[in-house]
Amino acid sequence: LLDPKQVAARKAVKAVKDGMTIGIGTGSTAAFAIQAIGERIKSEGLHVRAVATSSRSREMAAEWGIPLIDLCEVEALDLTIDGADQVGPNLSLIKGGGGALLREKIVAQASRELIIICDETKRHTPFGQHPLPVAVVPFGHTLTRRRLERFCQKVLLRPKAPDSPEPYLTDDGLYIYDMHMEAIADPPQLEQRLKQIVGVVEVGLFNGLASRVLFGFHDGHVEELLPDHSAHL
Ligand code: A5P
Repeated sequence: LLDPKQVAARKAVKAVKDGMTIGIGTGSTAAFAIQAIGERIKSEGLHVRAVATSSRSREMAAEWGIPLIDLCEVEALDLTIDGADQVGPNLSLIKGGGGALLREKIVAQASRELIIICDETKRHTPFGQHPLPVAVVPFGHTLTRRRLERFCQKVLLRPKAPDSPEPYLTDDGLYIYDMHMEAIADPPQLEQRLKQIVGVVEVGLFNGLASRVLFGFHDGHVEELLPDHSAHL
């Protein structure tokens, strides 16, 4: 039996072409993509330059011999491969379970193509069942939290570790509030409304950014979803 995350990652990495500048995501599925890119560099002499979406992914990419650049060195990226926490209607995504949503969104927006890789568990309904991560400036964050609570009652400051009294800090020194929405009816509208709150830096809702989503399966097959809902096997 194959790992569905690895199946999706290997399929996505086939889209990486010689000479490309790529973005690499964060999380356990993106880690399989980093490995597969590293293997292609070794076996085929593939030339790529990569921007990482987190310090964790940057370290891992360096270990796999992937040449890294700063995003400021380029105008755009050819392709980004990243995971997601939940996939919804018209390829709206919830991201940030790994805390990297801000850099992931900057990299996604800079990319001509964004391939999302995951297993089937990311497809469950209703959309919004996975807590929605929101990156918040530490200054006055409890007041920002109260504004987030106008959208849902359960808004939890993410701790550094499960029982730690210390808050989790992102690579950019931000806190993360996880919003337990249960369901999100209109993802673009919610993203827009949350971003109007001054202390909110970024929202883990990715609307209109994914070019396609690849779901891997244990038997090795991959199902592809495109933004217009048309699924083909
Ligand atoms: C990281 O901040 C997230 O957006 C990840 O893409 C997400 O958490 C997926 O992680 P897994 O691949 O480990 O499920």
